[in-house]
Amino acid sequence: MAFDEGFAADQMKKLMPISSAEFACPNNKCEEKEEEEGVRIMRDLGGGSSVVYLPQFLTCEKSWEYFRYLDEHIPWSRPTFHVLGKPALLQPRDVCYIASKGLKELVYSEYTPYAHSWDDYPPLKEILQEVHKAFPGSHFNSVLINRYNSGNDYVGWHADVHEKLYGPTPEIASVSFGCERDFFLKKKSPPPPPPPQVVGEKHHFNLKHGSLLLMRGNTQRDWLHSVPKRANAESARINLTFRRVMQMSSSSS
Ligand SMILES: O=C(O)CCC(=O)C(=O)O
Ligand SMILES: [Mn+2]
Repeated sequence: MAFDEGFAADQMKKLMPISSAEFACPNNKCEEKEEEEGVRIMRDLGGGSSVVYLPQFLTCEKSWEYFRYLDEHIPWSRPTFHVLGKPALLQPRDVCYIASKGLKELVYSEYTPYAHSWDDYPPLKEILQEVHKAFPGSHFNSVLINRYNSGNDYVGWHADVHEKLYGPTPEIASVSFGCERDFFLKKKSPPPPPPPQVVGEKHHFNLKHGSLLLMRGNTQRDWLHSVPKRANAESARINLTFRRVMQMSSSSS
C-alpha cells in the first residue's frame, strides 16, 4: 500500500466534516428482508479502470458477527508517522496488517506494519474465501484492516500504487462492516504541464454494512480514493482491503 499520509493530511484541510443525511450508522439490528442480495453494480471508469460494488456481499447478521469479532480480537494500533520536515502525524484510524508468509514487506511512510498470521484469525480466512468465491480467479494473500472509530477518522486522497509490491494493475477488494461511510473516487490530474486541465470527474459509493467494493484494472494508476471525515458518522466502521502482494523472491509477478 502506498499511503501518502502527508499528502493525505494536506488534502484533509479541504475535507472538512460534511453533514449528510444520506447514510446510516445502523445499530446491530437487521431488517428482516435482505433486499440487495445478489446485486452487483459495475461501473466502468474508462481507460481500463473499473469498480464493482456488491451492496450486500454478506448478510447483515453475519456482518455484525464479523464486526464484533474484529473489533475485539484484532490487535489494533494507531501508528505515528515521521515525515521529514513535517510535524509527526498520527494515522487517523486504527490499523492492522495480516499477510501470508514469504511476501514482500509492506512499507508506507517509512512505517513497516507487523504482518500477523491468517491462522490466528480464522474468521478473516472465511471472509477471504467468500471474496474468492465472489470473484473467481482472484488470489488475495494479505489484508489491511482499518477501524474508523467515529466520523473524525478518515483516509485521505490516495492510490494504492506500489508496483514492486502489487504489480502494475492491482485488484483491491474492500469489505465494510458497521457504520456506512462515503467512499469517493476522483481522477488523477494529468502530469504537468497540465493544460487542458481535466476537472471534476468523481464517483461516489455509500459503503454499506456487509458490502464489497472491488477496484481493478488501472484504477490505482489513474484514480485517487478517499473516505472523508463525516460529522454524523456516529459509530465505528471496520474495513478490510484484500490485496495480492508479490512473493519475496519474485520481481514482477
Ligand atoms: O476504508 C475504506 O473504504 C478504504 C480504505 C483504503 O483505501 C485503504 O486502506 O487503502
Ligand atoms: Mn486505499
